[in-house]
Parts: sequence; C-alpha cells; structure tokens
Amino acid sequence: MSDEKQPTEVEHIKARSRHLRGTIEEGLADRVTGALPADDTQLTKFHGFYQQDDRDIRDERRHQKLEPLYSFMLRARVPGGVITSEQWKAIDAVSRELTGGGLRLTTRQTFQYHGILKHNVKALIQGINQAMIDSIAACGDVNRNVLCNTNPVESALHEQVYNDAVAISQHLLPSTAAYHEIWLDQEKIVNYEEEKEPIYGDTYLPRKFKIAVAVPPHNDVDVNGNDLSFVAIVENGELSGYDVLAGGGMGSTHNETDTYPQTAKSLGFVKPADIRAVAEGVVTTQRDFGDRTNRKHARLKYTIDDMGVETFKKHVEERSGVTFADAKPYEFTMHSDRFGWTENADGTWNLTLFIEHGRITDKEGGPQMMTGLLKIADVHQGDFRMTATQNLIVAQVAKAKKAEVEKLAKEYGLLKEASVLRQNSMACVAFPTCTLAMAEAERYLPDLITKLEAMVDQHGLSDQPIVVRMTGCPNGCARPFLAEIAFVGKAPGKYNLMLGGDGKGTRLNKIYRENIGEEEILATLDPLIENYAKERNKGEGFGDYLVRTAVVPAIYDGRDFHKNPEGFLSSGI
Ligand code: SRM
Ligand code: SF4
Repeated sequence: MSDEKQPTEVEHIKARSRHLRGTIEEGLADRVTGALPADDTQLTKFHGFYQQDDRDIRDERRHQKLEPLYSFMLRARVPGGVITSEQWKAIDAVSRELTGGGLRLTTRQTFQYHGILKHNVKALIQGINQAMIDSIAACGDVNRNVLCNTNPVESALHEQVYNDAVAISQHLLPSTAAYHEIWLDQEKIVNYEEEKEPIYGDTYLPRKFKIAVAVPPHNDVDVNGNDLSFVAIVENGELSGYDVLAGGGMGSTHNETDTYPQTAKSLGFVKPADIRAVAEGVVTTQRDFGDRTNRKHARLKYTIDDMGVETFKKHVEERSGVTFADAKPYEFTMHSDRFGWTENADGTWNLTLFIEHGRITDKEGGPQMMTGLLKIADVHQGDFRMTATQNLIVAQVAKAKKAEVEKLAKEYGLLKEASVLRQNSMACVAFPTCTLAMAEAERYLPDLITKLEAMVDQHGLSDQPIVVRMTGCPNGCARPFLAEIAFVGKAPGKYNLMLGGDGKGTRLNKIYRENIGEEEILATLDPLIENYAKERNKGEGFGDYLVRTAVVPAIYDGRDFHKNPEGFLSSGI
C-alpha cells in the first residue's frame, strides 16, 4: 500500500454525490426510520441541515430498544443578518407549525430551528423559501453565512458595506440546482454531468469556509475568527476599500497540539470593486491547496500556516488579478453589541435586545419572547438584524413608533435588566442537540454568570465589561478563544479555563486551568478578579491586566497556543 495520504471518506461522498444530490430524496421518503442514510447526512449540511438526536434521552431510548429520537436542525442563510418584519412573521409561523419550538439566533447572524422531524423538513424549507429566505450553503464545505457589522454608527456607509457582504455571499454560492430540485420541486436536470461548479469544482472545499465584513471600531463579527475578513477602511468619510485578513479559525481538539485556534493574517488593502475577485481567489486557493486527507488539518488556517502568508498571497493575486496594496491602519475598540436605543443618521432608531444565548421561546410560566417579537413585527416597519453575538436589533424604528415598540419589548420580557457581564457573555448550543458536546454551555452559563456577577460585585467591578464565553467542546462555536475568560467543555461539569483575550477579539487566550468544575472555577477566578480590581491601570481590561501581570502570555499566533513559556502562572499546562 502506498504511503501517500488518501482523501477522507467525506471527499468520496462529495465526489459521488452528483453535486450534492446523493440519495437525499429516497432517504426522506423512507418512513421506517427517523434518520437519513449516513452518507446523505454529510450532504444535507450543504442544504442547511444536520441530523441530530435528543441526547437527554439517548440512554433511555437505548434501554427501551428504540432508535435515538432523531430530528433535524436547520440553519438559514441570512447574509449580514438582516430580515424584514414580514420575513420575521413567516419564520415564526414556520417554527410554530413544523419544529420542536422557538428560534435560536446563532453566533453567525442567522437563526436555527431545532427538533424538525424528517417528514417536516421539506415543508419547512419551502416555508422559509416562500419568505425569500433559503438555507443553501448555510453549512457544509462551502462558504457559509457572510457576517457583516450590524450596529451602524454611520448608516450610509454601513449600507454600502452590507451590500458588499451580500454580493460576496451571492458570488460564492454553489451553482448546483440540487437544492431547488429536492426542496422546491424544480424540474430535474437530466444530464447533471454537464452541470458546472465553476468556483468549487465537484468536491467543493476541503472544509467549511467563513467570511466576515467589519466596520471599525466595532469588531462584533470577530474578524480574527474567520477564514477571510474584509475590514472597511474609511477615509474622508468615504469607504476607500478593505484590509483583507485570512486564515482565522477557532476549532481545535483537546490534547492534539497540531490543532489550534488561529487569528487571521493580513494580506493587504484592496478597493471595494475587487472584493469579489479576491474572495474567489482565496476560496479557489484553499480549494486547490487545502488538506483533503485530514479534516482536522483542512481549514484555511493550516493551509496558510503550512505554505506561508507570502506564498498564499501570491496565489490569490495570480487568481484574482488583484495586487494587494499595503494594509491601512484601523483600530477596534468594541467587541460586543450596543444595547438599548441608538439613533441612526437618518433619524430612525435601533433597539438592541439582549437575547441570552440567542434562544427565543415562549417559556411556560416565563417570558413570551417569541410572541413579543411577533407582536413587534406586526407594528414595525423597519427590519430586524441578528448580531454575531446572538442578539437582535429591532432596526430603523420610526421615532413615532419608538414608544410602542419599547412597550411591547418590556411587556414580553425582551428588555429585562442584565449586568454588563451577562450582556458580554456568549454560549454555544451544546446539549441536548449538539452531537459533539462534551459539557453543557447554553443551559449552564446563565447560572455560572449569576455566581460571577456576585464575585465582580463584591470586588466593585459590576460596571466592568468582561467578555466571557463558554462552549461545550473545543470546536469553538461561541468563539471562546478570543474571549477574556472562556470555559471550554471537557467532560460533563468540567471545563478548561482560558484567560487573556483582549476584549476586542484580536488576541487569543491561553489555557490556565484544565478540566475543572464550578467550585474550582470560582476559587481560581476570585483572587484574579480581586487583584485586577486593586491593581488595574485606568481603562485596562481584565485580559490585558492578566497579560501585563504575567498570569498568561500574550498570544497573537495560534502556533504559540500550546507553548508554555517560562515565567507565567499558566506555564506547564
Ligand atoms: Fe459550530 C459544528 C453550532 C458557529 C466551529 N456547530 C457545529 C455543530 C453543527 C455540531 C455538528 O457538527 O454536529 C453544532 C450544532 C449545534 C446545534 O445543536 O445547533 C454547531 N456553530 C454552532 C452555532 C449554532 C453555535 C451557536 O451557539 O450559535 C453557530 C452557528 C453559526 C452559523 O449560523 O453558521 C456555530 N461553529 C461556529 C463558530 C463561530 C463562527 O463561525 O464565527 C465556530 C468557530 C469558528 C471556526 O469555524 O473556526 C464553529 N462548529 C465549529 C466546528 C469546528 C470547526 C473546525 O475548524 O474544527 C464544528 C465541528 C466540525 O466542523 O467538525 C462545528
Ligand atoms: Fe457543539 Fe462544540 Fe459547537 Fe458547542 S462548540 S455547539 S458543543 S460543536
């Protein structure tokens, strides 16, 4: 047998899928099982949905000799997270009729439905498409939902940047008609061999691919956690172009040091007219050079780290026909959303609602958030904007409508008081739906935050924003490795405690304690918080303080993530 590394099984599945068709239709028609054939569960991701099962009752079902309670999670594609009131009403109706209930705003400015039974998937996809929302390429080895800054300070500029984000998303969509054939009953292509995928080719990308567009000083989209980012450069009040960053990503595997989170590297500056060509150049370089033999080494960050930024940049320049100019300076000062009312340049208003971990439901005996948002959609003529930190902006509210929107938001528990610590927290879905979760996240972080609130209060820091994130595993879905404090799940009730992000999303944190439970988390953080309260410099954030006082090293390159330089309290882990 040859020593040459072989493509992974997923590569074979893509290659024989006839451009993502596989046997999805046959699998849907099979009513004997609630599941789809294993190969097709890889392909459905490209159509926006994942097969899952309720992990809370997995053992119970096994004992009863029943198959797991399979259901599906569907993620929509909403570039920049903008959705009209009419669309909001439609997605609400679809949720009530065809899902396990509620909506889940994600860390990439879109929404997910959970608990969809197999026989409802098609009706659901048709339902959202009737509202002009689709789920094409929301998941899978392609470019996914394109992020764009949502908190416009200068509205006209934001509009322009948003249009660029939509254009990139559109440009990088797969060409296959599979989605329209399977879900929207479009006539089938007879000779699919003639169907072309000009950008992706027949096996698509080696791995998922993510793009963000940011407007400094806000880094709400976490440019460093994306494969490709465009940072708007504003000169004399006009958009002069974008600084391009490539090779960011969060995913890693516990105890495998050749996997790591990475911050994106600068490629240089380009004009607005060039961004589509550059995006395509980056994508096709990754298509051709990304590692198809090991999915843990297949993201763009490894391609770039392996070939070097300069070589990568040359490939992109050759393919795009665009020469990068020197990067221009910009500064990020904010990582989170601006809650409450803010005024737009055109005199309309935005109301940013804090939606804890993006979960929107009508809770039995609790807030009826879902209904509240529906009522707001009934009276609101502007749009809704989902943020990259799982929150929701009721955007462009006419001055005359402000009082009515606010009254509804209060009445339905959408404007509840939350500490700055809570507002700056983010957790991934994890249990019970995520198949990869090792520990709780969304269901546990709210309680832990309550305990941390007491701690920061005690040390007089209740007004200090500290970015806290939790994930149920090291895949990094809430971008934990860019937080000032992060908890990364290792086992039920156990987390790696990560410290040292800079509160702006430009520096990675570092593991400080491994595999610890709540008691030890609180006991470890308390003296650090106490010292911070006493010793911090004016305006110094918690993460910056920890780096200055050598609790953790400053990590700007993921290749240093597992190193343990001498002299830090975190050393030796
Ligand atoms: Fe994620 C896989 C949820 C953003 C890195 N992610 C998953 C799956 C689909 C689990 C699976 O493969 O079976 C999770 C479904 C849970 C569920 O029940 O809903 C899941 N990811 C999410 C969401 C919903 C988390 C949230 O709480 O909002 C986010 C949906 C974003 C979206 O709308 O597209 C989500 N995932 C992210 C991010 C953050 C981002 O993109 O800004 C990351 C880190 C950035 C990155 O990609 O490097 C992320 N998710 C992963 C990975 C690790 C990828 C890697 O490079 O190793 C996986 C696992 C995988 O791909 O093998 C994963
Ligand atoms: Fe699941 Fe892990 Fe992503 Fe959390 S970080 S949603 S546990 S894959």
